[in-house]
Amino acid sequence: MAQQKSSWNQWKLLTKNGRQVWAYKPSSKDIDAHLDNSADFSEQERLAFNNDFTFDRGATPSSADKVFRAQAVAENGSTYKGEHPQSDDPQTQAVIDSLIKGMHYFSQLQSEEGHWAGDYGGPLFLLPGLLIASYITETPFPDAHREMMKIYLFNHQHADGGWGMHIEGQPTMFGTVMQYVSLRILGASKEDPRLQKASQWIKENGGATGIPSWGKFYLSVLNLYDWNGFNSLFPEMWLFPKWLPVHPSNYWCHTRLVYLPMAYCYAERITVPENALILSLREEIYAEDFASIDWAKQRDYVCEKDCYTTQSPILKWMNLFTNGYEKVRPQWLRKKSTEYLLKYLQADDLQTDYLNIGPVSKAINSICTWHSEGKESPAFKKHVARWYDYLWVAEDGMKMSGYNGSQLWDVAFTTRAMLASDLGLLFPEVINKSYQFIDNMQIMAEHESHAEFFRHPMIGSWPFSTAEQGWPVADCTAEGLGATLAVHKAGIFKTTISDERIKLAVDIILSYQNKNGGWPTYELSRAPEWLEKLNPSEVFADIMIDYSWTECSSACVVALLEIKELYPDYKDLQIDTAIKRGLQFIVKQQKQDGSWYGGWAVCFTYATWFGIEALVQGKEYIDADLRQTCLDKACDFLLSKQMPDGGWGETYESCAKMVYTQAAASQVVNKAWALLGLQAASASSKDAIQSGIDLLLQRQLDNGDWAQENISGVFNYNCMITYSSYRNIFPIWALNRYYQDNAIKI
Ligand code: LAN
Repeated sequence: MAQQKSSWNQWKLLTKNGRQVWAYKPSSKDIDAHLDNSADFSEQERLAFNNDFTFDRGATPSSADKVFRAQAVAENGSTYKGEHPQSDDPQTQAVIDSLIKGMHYFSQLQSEEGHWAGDYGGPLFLLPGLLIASYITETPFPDAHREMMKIYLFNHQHADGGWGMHIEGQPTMFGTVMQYVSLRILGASKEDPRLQKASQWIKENGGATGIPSWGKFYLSVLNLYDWNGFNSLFPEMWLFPKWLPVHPSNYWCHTRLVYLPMAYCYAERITVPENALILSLREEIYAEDFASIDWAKQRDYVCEKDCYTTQSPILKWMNLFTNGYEKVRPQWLRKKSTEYLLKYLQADDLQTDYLNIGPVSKAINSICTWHSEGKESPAFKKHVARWYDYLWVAEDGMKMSGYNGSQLWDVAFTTRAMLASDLGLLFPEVINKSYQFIDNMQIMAEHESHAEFFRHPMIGSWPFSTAEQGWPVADCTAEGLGATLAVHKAGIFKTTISDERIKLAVDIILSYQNKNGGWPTYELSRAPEWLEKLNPSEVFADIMIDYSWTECSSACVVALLEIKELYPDYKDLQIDTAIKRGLQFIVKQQKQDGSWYGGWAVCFTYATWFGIEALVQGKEYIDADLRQTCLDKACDFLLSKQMPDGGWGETYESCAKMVYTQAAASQVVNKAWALLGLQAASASSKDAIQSGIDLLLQRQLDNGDWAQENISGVFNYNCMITYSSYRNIFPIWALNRYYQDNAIKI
């Protein structure tokens, strides 16, 4: 078990109804009292931090969430009563022992309000955004936080001096310049050999002029780049009629809500005044003299190491027009646009209680609010209070999370994993608390400005993180509903989620089905796919509209199938049709080799499990031969990827390259997904399943945990994100399924 180190203990995770905030030496458990906790910080403490948060990214860049886990295990008692079923069959017994150990360990990490907190870091371009917001608004983080951030950033530096866009990625200009500038903002000296190496990396790779557009944006705000070297964000576009596909209301909500505050900053040309740090940085990150740079020529220049998507000819034409327009823009129209942008971003602040839809909007909305309402305004203060919801402490330092957490998602999966056999019932308090959390997280109200700002209906939905964050997700609704139904089906728990609320969730799922039969993430696909040609990000793919995904579609189909079982009369025909169309979509997504590509986790093993699950459970809604062929192909695919040790393992490159990429060693999480798929499909190769299960048992640690291995989550093909609970949830689920199917009970 991870040994707690002395300064780890000074950091405490405070939670309140899913909200998660790390406080340094808190005197109470009251979150609000510790939002800007500037506890005194001595040189001795600084040294202790640097001693205790050493981290070797060479072993694996994914931290194992040791700080949180050691604390939770030490502080949370266990409610497990010690009941331990016996079997005559040694193999079954080994599975029972492992499951009980695994569930017992994991249950100790559950918060009082029922969720599993955890590390949701991974991307390296998020913390810099927040630090830039804190710098420009002159709202520094407390010293203890700053030191921890510095430690994190240095811990993830590569030997060649650079940083990737995410913790596992190879160095890029975006990653390196953003971390470099962040460290300087945090007070690191340019004489520090690690920064000298980084500066050299930047210069040798062409300098910061080659940073991708999101980096160009942040540098412009910092007065380290000229707004003239940034392609226009054409703020007037927001005044277009909504029926035009290019109107931003048709974009994927994350893209919409990142470009919204960016457009405001661009329109206002928000820029920090020159000062000694800025002047010095201009020398540290450019290969040439800052004053001599021809900015207009840099607009489309992106360092080779960063390019993931390329500019389409239409985007080039559009930029030509919008950059030209910038020179003749009528002031009255610009004013009208910025007023609209502000009104919209303020609405998102209110709809999300200042959490915003995600980490990028969080930082940029803070800048806009500071600029428009002032540092002393209540709105800006509310923004600052929410910065802390996005910070996470692990053994590699303090990072910014990719969201305000993955609360609902992890609880829903855990509940389903535990209830996959009746062994989960040995932990009734855990299930009760999870259920209560799920109950609390269902979104039951819409904000007044909901429809005005293009929001999809959400009453009855579940979010990915918390209800107060207020963004419903199609598959999170499906998983929330699935977990609810699993608890109801068990029949022994006190249930509080009414039939009406279940039906509201079903209505939401139905409302999310796209024309192509699949399900998207947050909103329907609102514009044609050609809109992708206008993707200006250079580093992310498929961000312009909300697409249908295999995983989201499978989750929704499976939830609807469960509804058919428990509420056979509810919207009977409509649900039948939805399921059939959903299955057709899933079949179409299957690749020639039998696999499915996963858009939200690594990668083919993940989505192939989802694909199989829908086909298996949707038996009555699809042609039997077709179904069998698809399932056989899927199993063949999985079997063909089994490694000599009996496991499965993919690297993040599967996601970016869209080709199955075998990891050097098999990975527990991939193994679990492959096993879940093979078991669901009742694959004929029992030996393969057996060897996979044996390996899961072997890899379990003495305390019931599994080791953290490669990063498991992804978004937009090219950026990875940590799901620290997956190493527990999915092995438990796969083993539980095995027990359910094979147990030889006494
Ligand atoms: C997430 C996290 C959860 C994820 C699943 C529910 C797993 C998925 O099935 C649907 C998509 C969703 C909701 C998702 C979408 C993209 C998110 C919000 C994230 C990966 C978490 C962070 C990411 C967000 C876009 C990060 C900010 C970066 C930008 C490019 C804006």
